[in-house]
Amino acid sequence: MTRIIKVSEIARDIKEMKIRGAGNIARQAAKALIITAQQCKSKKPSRLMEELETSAKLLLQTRPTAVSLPNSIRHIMLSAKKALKQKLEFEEFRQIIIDTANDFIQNSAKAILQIGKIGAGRIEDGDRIITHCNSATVNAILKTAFNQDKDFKVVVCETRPRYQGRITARELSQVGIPTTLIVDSAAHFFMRKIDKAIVGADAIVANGALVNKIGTSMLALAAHEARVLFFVAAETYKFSPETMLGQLVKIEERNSSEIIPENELVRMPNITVRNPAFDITPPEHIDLIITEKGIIPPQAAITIIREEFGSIRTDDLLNYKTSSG
Ligand code: RUB
Repeated sequence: MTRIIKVSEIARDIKEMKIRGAGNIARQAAKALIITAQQCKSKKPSRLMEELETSAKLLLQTRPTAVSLPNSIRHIMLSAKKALKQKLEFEEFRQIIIDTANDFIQNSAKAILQIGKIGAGRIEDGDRIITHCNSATVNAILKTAFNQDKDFKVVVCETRPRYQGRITARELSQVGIPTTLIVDSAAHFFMRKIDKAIVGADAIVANGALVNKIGTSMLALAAHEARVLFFVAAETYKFSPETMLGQLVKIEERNSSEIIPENELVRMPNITVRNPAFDITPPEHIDLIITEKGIIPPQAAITIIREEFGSIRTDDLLNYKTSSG
């Protein structure tokens, strides 16, 4: 018998990082809204709408930084709101929600494949590439290039404190890509032997800056100094429409125990531990952003935001945004 998954379990898994990576978080949030629609016991569209609002609120409180999360939820909720106004039969209303969420999930998977193809075109024989954290989008580029018989090597930063770099190193080496794992602080040491840096994105803001795993901005700085090309792989649903309104992307700060065990910390009185999970890389340190719609310079981020999100009303933008739970 298949176990019934609850929305609260998905929300908990996102918070605890069992579900992680900006794209995956967005897809799982869409799945949670499908579950809400499927499990609704009432036969009234207005009741289902209330349940969707409750699920959306819960999901938006899980992690604050990945903008793909509010973008996914808002897309589905606005389609539900529009359908509610049409006074449809319950089943028809429910199906619209399920179809919209499934479309989001499928389009997300297609976008990653497309970025894989476009990005692979930028990888050349002999390239030495460095990456940080674990991005399904970056890995799609690297795996596609490898399947095209391109001969390149990858250096992976381990990505303290959660070591997502180990996941990347494992995934790449499993398919046969020559992979070297290094500590984050060795990135500068290796940079003169690197041709390209490629990282993923939790958010791209209106001025073209990148929000990604802590350490990304230091990597970009080292790449800039060494004149190494710095690429970002980002689906368009990672661009932040809220930043057009002057809103800032909230940087998640996680528990100190990820850095130092509590029993050790108590033996070190008067020490403050800070654990921001993401940082901001300025557009001046980014050469290009690879999206499923093509390659853009960071300065063109605003154009993508206008194209993708320009028709959304301000209160809808502000209504569906992340908050710390
Ligand atoms: C993951 C991270 C990834 C982006 C992009 O952080 O910073 O680089 O989310 O990933 P965390 P993807 O592990 O804290 O979620 O390309 O898979 O969406």
